[in-house]
Amino acid sequence: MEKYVSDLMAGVKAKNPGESEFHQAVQEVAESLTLVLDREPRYRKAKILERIIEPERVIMFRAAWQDDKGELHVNRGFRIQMNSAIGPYKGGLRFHPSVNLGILKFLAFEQVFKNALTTLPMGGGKGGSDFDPHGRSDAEVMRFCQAFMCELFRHIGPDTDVPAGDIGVGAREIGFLFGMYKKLKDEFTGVMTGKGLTWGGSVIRPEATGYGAVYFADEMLKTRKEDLKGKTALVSGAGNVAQYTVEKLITLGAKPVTLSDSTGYIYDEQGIDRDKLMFVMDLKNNRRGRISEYADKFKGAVFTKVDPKLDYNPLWNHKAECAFPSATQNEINGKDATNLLRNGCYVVSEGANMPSTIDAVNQFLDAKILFGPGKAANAGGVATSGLEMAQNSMRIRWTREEVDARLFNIMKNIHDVCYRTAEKYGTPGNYVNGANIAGFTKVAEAMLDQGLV
Ligand code: NDP
Ligand code: 2IT
Repeated sequence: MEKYVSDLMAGVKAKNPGESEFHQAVQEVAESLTLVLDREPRYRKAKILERIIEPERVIMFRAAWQDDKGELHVNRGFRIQMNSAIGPYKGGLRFHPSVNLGILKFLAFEQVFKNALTTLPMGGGKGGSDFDPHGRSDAEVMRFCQAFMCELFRHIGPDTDVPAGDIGVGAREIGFLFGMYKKLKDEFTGVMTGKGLTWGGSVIRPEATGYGAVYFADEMLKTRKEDLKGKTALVSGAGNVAQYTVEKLITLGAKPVTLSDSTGYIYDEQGIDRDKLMFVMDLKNNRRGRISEYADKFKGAVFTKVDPKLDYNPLWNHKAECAFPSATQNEINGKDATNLLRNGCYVVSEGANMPSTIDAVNQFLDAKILFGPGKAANAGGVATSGLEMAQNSMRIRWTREEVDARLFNIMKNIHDVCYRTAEKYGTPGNYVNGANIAGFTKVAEAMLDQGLV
């Protein structure tokens, strides 16, 4: 590791102890950026990266609520306002028991570069809570969302900070959060994205992250004069991103064969078709059931329980040309990467944020496969959030065709800029360097223009 990176990382670790995911995200970016910092000493002199690493503001608060039995619960709420150089803070909210400061800081840090790549005027932020929505009634989820917003509303606004969904935060939660914000502020504004279609939401926003990750994979394949038709794909997760990844894969003639949740995964050799996907959507979005039910329902599909003590995930050990990790961070480790490569995988498009460990990423880069890092490949979600903000500001609604065309163009543009940037810095085909450098440069120029603030 270059001395600049090792010194920087020593400082980051000392100042942010125990935040391993944040350290990991910073290290990956810093390693790419040595290429640009060597060519552009003014960035190093102005300590741009050192400033980006320090959140502009971190808000931590109590969210106390009562369950249906009358029992009281105390959760912790967060909003990380990471960087506002190119626009209001923008990024999702995650509700999951694993949520802590380090995880949200890694997500907010990644979001800064991702949002810059979309070409839309959005800064980076992320928030959430260690609240676990699993097994909670709609009324309990509503009470929690209201408690959470009773503090968060002070810190957000359509020109300040615009939250959206992430793990555990979908249409239902966005509705409850928006309702409380509107009541407290007595204002109907575009303060959240992912809103319902009858109250300011944009068509295609629910689909956008999954569609975008597939468009990105297809663009990477085009550089080798190939496409997704007839290719087998492993998909993890069974939530928002996974569902619409599967849908777009089917549309483009690929064969998705897996889905997962925190209990295990299903493998369907015949392929997940539209009818089976409808079943999954009802199972996960309405009944909030377990993915194992898929194997009870469809002949030939196999459910495998995943033992968290195993040092690899058998989902990534099937024969397939493509992988779309769409569940959570670090779900592909070094062993999984070795298994994927051995089984002939040569396209990885990250729907999730940082789903591959540093070891896994290095194996993909060394093998020179088509590897689309999350901050590029999953940017379609936040890009379409940006389109929702634009429609809200203009008080108009675009059609499905219009939004989908814009999403497609944004993904193609992100692909091309990452590809060209990687080439320009002497690492052709390395989309990690391309994404990190292109995202950083845009934010860095804005920070230089705006002085030391
Ligand atoms: P959802 O809550 O809709 O779905 C998450 C899925 O991943 C569920 O199947 C869940 O299983 C599984 N999962 C979550 N955490 C874990 C875990 N620790 N171990 C095993 N499985 C887990 O979330 P999304 O689909 O919205 O998000 C998925 C990923 O995509 C995240 O990394 C998110 O940051 C990223 N992303 C999301 C965007 C969006 O627009 N929604 C945009 C860009 C990135 P279970 O239900 O059993 O917990
Ligand atoms: O990680 C992400 O980009 C998201 N969860 C979406 C953020 C957004 O503001 O739409």
